[in-house]
Parts: sequence; C-alpha cells; structure tokens
Amino acid sequence: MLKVWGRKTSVNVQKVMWAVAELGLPHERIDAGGPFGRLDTPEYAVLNPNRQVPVLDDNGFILWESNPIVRYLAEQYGRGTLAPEGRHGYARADQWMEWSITEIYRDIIGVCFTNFVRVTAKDRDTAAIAAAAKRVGDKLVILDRQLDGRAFICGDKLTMADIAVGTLMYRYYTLPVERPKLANVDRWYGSLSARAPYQAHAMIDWQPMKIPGA
Ligand SMILES: N[C@@H](CCC(=O)N[C@@H](CS)C(=O)NCC(=O)O)C(=O)O
Repeated sequence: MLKVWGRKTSVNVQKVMWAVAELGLPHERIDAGGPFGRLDTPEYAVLNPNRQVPVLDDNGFILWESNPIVRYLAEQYGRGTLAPEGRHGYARADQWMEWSITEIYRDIIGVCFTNFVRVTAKDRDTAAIAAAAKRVGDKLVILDRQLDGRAFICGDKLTMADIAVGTLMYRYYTLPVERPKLANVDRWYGSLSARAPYQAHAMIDWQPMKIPGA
C-alpha cells in the first residue's frame, strides 16, 4: 500500500495527499515533521536525506519532493486524468507546476504565511508582506488569463497543474493580505473549494500552527 510520510499541516504534504485522494488510492499517512519530529532520525535520513516531508513510499519505491511525487502519482495512476495525455498536454501541466514553485510559492509561503504564523505580531514585517502580496497578485493575473474560458488550468479537467497551484490557494485566500479581484481565479478557487478531496487535504486551518504572540 502507498505510504506518505508527513504531517497534514505541511502545504507540501497537502499537495501529495490531495493528489492521492483525487486518484482514490488506498494509502497510509504517517505523521512526521513539525511537532511529530522523526526527521532527525537515521531511519528518516534514509527515506529523505534532506530531512523534510513529504516522502512517498510506493511499494518500496521511495520518492521525495512534492511536485515530482505528484507527477509520479499522476503518471502512474492518473493518465488521462491528473496527467494529461500527449507530450504537449503533459508539458503544459508541468509548466504550471514549475510556475507555482518559481513564481508564487516563496511569496505566499516563505514571506506571507511565515510572517503570520512563525513571527510574533510585534516583529512581523508588514512591508515585506505587502510587497510579497503585490508580487503574487501580479503573477496571478497571468493565471487569471489562463483560466479565462477554462474550468481548470489545462482545460475542462482537474490536472496535476491545479493540484500544485491550487494547494497554495487556500493559504493565499485565508491570509489577511491584499488580493486583487481576479474573476477567473476566484471562480476556479471556488470550484476547488467545493471538492471533497480539496476540503479534506488542502483546507486545513493553519491558525493552530501560530507560535505564541503571532
Ligand atoms: N521542496 C520540498 C520542500 C519540502 C518542505 O519544505 N517541507 C517542510 C514542510 S512544508 C518540512 O519538511 N519542514 C520540516 C518539518 O515539517 O518539520 C517539497 O516540495 O517537497
């Protein structure tokens, strides 16, 4: 059976778990990271020498890095659904997965989320948050154009592209940051939020993760 190592509050674990749920794969998730520790053990270093979550174990095939895990699951178990058929369709979905990491991840998670959850209110860098939110808003204009006339990023079906980008969106929409009005992105996020697998794995309340004073 498929095993996923990682706490459910990790955005990168959420991405993998959402894919697993969309594919309907029998699985076991093992808590690791954050308050659960485990990452500094010698056994965990064998699974992932970076000592991070998530890690996938598919009957002995071990893989780390959330986007490659999602791509693997999509190709292995979701050809024609999460993994678009054909080189061009697949590459287009892959392009948006990469975009999520290179263009918006750092500002949403590394700057905004981190400042609201891991920094006390007194030390919060509000200028950095505002600048990051502005950069994300500008980038999401590009996504808004892509979603014009499309239900999902690559067309009428949910793909691995929606999983990679969409996982970040729950945090983006629930953080107290300035967001431009983007009708297509709002509609798309609304449709993700209506899916049971997204609700179960990506819409995880992050308020309890706040450090005291945050
Ligand atoms: N690029 C990696 C990043 C993994 C990562 O940053 N994981 C974080 C959680 S989101 C982690 O393991 N943090 C240590 C911990 O949870 O204790 C991926 O996409 O899988």
